[in-house]
Amino acid sequence: PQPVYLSDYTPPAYLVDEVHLTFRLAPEATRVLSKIRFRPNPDAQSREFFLHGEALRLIRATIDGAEISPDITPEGLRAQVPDAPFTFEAEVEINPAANTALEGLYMSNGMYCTQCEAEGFRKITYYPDRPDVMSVFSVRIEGDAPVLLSNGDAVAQGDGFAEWHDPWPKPAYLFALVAGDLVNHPDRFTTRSGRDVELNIWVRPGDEGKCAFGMEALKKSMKWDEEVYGREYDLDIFNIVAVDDFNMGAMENKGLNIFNSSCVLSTPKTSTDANFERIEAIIAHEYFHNWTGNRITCRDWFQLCLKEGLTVYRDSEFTSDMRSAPVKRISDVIDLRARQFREDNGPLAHPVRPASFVEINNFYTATVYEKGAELIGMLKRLVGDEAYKKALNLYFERHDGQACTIEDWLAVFEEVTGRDLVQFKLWYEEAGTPRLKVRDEFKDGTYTLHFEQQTPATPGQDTKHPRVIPIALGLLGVNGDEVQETRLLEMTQAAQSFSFNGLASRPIPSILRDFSAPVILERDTSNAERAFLLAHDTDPFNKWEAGRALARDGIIAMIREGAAPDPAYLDAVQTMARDETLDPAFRALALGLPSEDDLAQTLFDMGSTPDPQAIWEALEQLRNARAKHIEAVARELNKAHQVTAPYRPDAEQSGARALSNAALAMISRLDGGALAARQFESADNMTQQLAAWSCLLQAGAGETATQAFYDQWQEDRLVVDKWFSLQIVHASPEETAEAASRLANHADFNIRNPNRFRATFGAMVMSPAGFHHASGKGYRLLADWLIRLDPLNPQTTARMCSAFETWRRYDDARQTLIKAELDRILATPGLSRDTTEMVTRIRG
Ligand code: B3K
Ligand code: ZN
Repeated sequence: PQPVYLSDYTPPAYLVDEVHLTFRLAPEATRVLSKIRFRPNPDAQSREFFLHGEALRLIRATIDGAEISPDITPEGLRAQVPDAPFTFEAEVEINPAANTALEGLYMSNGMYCTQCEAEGFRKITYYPDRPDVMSVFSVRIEGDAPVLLSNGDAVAQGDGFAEWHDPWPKPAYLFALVAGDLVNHPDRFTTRSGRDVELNIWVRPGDEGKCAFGMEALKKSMKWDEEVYGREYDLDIFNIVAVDDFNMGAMENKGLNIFNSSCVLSTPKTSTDANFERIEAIIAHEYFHNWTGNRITCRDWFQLCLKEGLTVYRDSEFTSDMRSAPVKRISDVIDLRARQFREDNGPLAHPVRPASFVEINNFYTATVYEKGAELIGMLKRLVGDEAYKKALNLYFERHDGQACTIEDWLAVFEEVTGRDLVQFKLWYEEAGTPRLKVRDEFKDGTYTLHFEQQTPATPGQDTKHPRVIPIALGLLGVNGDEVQETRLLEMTQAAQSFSFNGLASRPIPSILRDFSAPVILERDTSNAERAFLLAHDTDPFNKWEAGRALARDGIIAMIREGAAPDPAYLDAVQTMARDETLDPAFRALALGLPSEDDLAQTLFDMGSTPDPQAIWEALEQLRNARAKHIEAVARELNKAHQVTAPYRPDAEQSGARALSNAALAMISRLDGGALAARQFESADNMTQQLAAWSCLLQAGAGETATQAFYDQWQEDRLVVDKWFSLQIVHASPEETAEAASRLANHADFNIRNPNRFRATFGAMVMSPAGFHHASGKGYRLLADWLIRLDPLNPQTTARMCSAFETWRRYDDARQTLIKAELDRILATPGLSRDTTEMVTRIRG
């Protein structure tokens, strides 16, 4: 397959003024009739008429009413057309029942639904399936399902049909259709200018009781976007549909968002606090796309971060406002490092705006999304809140209804601030995480920080240029007072120094507060200083970071030198944990330890070859030592932070539960799970039940609970996903692959359901010591199942290949084993373009 290049972009030859679609639904033979009004694009460089189309059976096509015999290829259709506006009509047949790829029009539990982003519309009918062709869609659906939905407003409905009209021009990737036996959870929202909007969450009968929280989240999002960004909803109806078989989290189709049921359905009994928070964030994210993505879309798929980075940034601001900003920031950085830094460090590294791709679905990555959001955060820090607001207003005003580029985005900031963003743009164009080295010096009352930045080479990009790095900095005095409040240093050179005068004594620096830039800070510092910052830093992020670094260095010493658990860490963490002035949610996060994957990368960066088993053992040893060391505190915390009020999934209760459950995990290492067993018995919500079961599994006392959990929840598919995952996550490294394999053969396993597939094999790869078992059985099992899944669902297969992306970190024996599996996957006849691209890039 040939790559597509950003530099080859050319404007579309023809534009579309309006589209009329008629769907005659039938599971195996749906007819799609299209009537498309085309006009030559005055800005085009060619007059070639090409429409995308894949796996379509063309029944008939006409131009201005006259039948044509177009030239059909596996990618689409070419025809001779008049040199003036014309109407193209076609009738095609498609087979939704056979569509297991879950892209285009497919069926899930007897319900029809669509997924068109990025290039799925071409599997529905012939069309210029590119985001810079925006048009007004009218849709008629004929079928016997009781509920027939599409984008925009409902204009007519009757027995066996419905008609929808979306007045807002949109690219084809935002088209959606849903038809099935669905019930709704209705509500209303009045926008600030007085538009009365009908809201619905549509679900399978039986799931009505799982919509209330999602609906509240939607209304909060609508209000927040009005208040914070001045963005109002623009149709009379907003529909959300829950679908069980879905490749990702959710999709922002105009006025008809489609959600993976795991990202919208919830009840206290079946969903954890983390599920609730995620649901709230995803509902907000998809809703916010209405402006950042839909009203203003992307010119081409290289600009994906234009909508995704900005929308992730907006949803993180929303969560910070609804919950705790520091807790959200810390969690986001944990996630960024785990997924994006990992990506940047390996063979899949790519710029936030990639310059080429083979399959765009492979670029819905942590780099485009999460690093894309970090770039917006940096931009805002650099220009300030007021200028950010002005720039956003200008962006919405100037580009409404357009398909835009990163250049358009940066231009509004340049105009509003007069700042030159040429150097900032490197963040979009160059891949890799900058390493920021810092040394400090104190002389005659002057404190100086010397910074050096360097970004390692990434695939296809050998040379990197210095970036502009906003470094938020504060200075603390020896007594813990802040002698320099947070201020922003703007680093633009490869090496740069900043001085502070008039200080009585050498300060302790708090660098990169709030994680002001997505870089790796390298600084030789003492454990004493870390413990000091953990105790005194006023910046919650850096306070957490200090504790994290202390823990990490201690574990590294255990692994490399066989050191004992670091007493400095144990004491510091004990003091932190019992500090009642600190938010319980913060303390729960600060009790977390670096992940096995994080430690593997740290060791690799230090020049050691990570041994996944040794990492796992060191972490276990530290957890056991810590449990003993702070047992009394753990018992205190577990008691003191029990929630007695009725369950609410808000920040306060979730924080209390997170802390009491972190304490429970420690206690369970000492009491064999006795306390956890009591919590499992009495739990009246999923957070408490799952936490208890997980402690029991950890203590090796989970058997009864495992059976009880299944008996209780076997009818609830989202809970059964948890049942699959947790057993694998808690299997010992020796048994991880066996656990995954056993569950893949369980009657409830379903290879066609991405949630279940991920619950099984995603859980396996998230257990590094088990996945990287020296025998290679984890690798073999994953490859076997990827080979099986690929012909059914290339997107989910390709995504899961990233489990192998870190392979070059490991020893020769493991590398040989992994390479053999990668080769075996690549040698599979008929391997999809998605998986071929991923495995080829990973192999390097
Ligand atoms: N825009 C969709 C993701 C589409 C993924 C296509 N492979 C969801 C989101 O980012 O909101
Ligand atoms: Zn998005």
